[in-house]
Amino acid sequence: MKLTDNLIAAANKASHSKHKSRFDSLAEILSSEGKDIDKVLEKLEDFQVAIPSWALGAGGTRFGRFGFKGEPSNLEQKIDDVGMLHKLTQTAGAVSLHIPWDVPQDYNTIKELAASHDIIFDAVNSNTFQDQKDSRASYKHGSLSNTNKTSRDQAVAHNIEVIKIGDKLGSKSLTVWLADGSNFPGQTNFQHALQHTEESLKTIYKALPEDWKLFIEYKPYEPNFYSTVIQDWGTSFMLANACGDKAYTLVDLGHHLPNTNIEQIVSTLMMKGKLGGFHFNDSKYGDDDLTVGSVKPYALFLIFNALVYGMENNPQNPYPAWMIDASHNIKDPLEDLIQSLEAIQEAYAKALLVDQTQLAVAQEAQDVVKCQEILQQAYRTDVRPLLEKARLNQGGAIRPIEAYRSLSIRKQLIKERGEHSVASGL
Ligand code: AOS
Ligand code: ZN
Ligand code: ZN
Repeated sequence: MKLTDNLIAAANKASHSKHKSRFDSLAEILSSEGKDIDKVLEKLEDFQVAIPSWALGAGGTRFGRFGFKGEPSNLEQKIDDVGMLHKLTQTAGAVSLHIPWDVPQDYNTIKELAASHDIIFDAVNSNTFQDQKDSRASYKHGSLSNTNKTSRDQAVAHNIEVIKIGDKLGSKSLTVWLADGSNFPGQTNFQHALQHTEESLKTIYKALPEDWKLFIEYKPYEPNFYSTVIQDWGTSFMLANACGDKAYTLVDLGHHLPNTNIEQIVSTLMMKGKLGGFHFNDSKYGDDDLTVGSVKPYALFLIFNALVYGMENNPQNPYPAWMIDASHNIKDPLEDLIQSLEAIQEAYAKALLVDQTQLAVAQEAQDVVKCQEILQQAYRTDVRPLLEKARLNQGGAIRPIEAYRSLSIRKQLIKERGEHSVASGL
């Protein structure tokens, strides 16, 4: 199923006049406050988030997985789904492939398909957290950090292979997330594990094409519950520095212990020019992979405030690669992704409305109350009409969830793919 402009226009009909009056009144208020609405709209339109190829089917936990009818069962169908999301939201202009779950069979066909949906290939993701059927060595006791050289070499070779696959598609970055760690005290020598990891990463780094970046993800626990080799941003930052200029830290919102000040981590990394990638999700307890903004929307806004500040004031930091990293156990994955995209844009729009000049004055004057008022003034603004306008300007749906439902997209997908199709992934 491919969404046409006519279908989108039909879906927009019902909400058009409501949108117009809501947008006009917000525009009047924001203009009277001296806000440049066109600039905000332009930034929202430019903001594109990659959809990971593993997020389009139902996710699961180790206790079970409840499949979702009409799931994409091959890479072509996954790209079609991202195309659908992009058409509706105009925010999902990239896909992030997972290797080996989504190795293209025919590169030209896949590239043409993605281009037909206006989608580019963002970071490619390696997988050294599972043993593959034909693998010589096991990752049971780690990959890049393993005490066994054969396992380390295999993991390094896999990452280099992933770079080659990504290169054929036009990707420009590799994301490495390591599950390596230990479950019991005394199980590993921390120093050896870190040394091995650093050496392995340096070897992978050497294989990067000139215009590529390496993103190093960190995570405090899971799947290991006593220690993780790259447990925090400091370790990732240290490894990125050891590799070189093309290596960066990747922040995943779910990879922090409760109450960690993520906005401060973002600020520090951007000041040092080392925030390369960003994974969006939300959580209550740990790496829950919940819909973005569903639990802690104010925290997300504060993080975006730090990101906006960094994007405006830190030319030493490259433009980060954005990706949603969530899995969906009970919702329709496409509806869940639409909700995440909306929450991301909402937090971004609010952060763009923060009066940075006034905030700097209030901070200098040590006026704590004023500082909070400035942030909350932006946060309390209902920016949804701006999001609607940004989508409409680019041919998207005013209200993507409503359009998705009124166009009976899931019903169509079930008709095309059947009730029992299964997507590879988490
Ligand atoms: C795992 O917890 C990480 O968030 C990864 O970024 C990702 O989910 C994994 O690499 C999927 O392949
Ligand atoms: Zn992640
Ligand atoms: Zn994660």
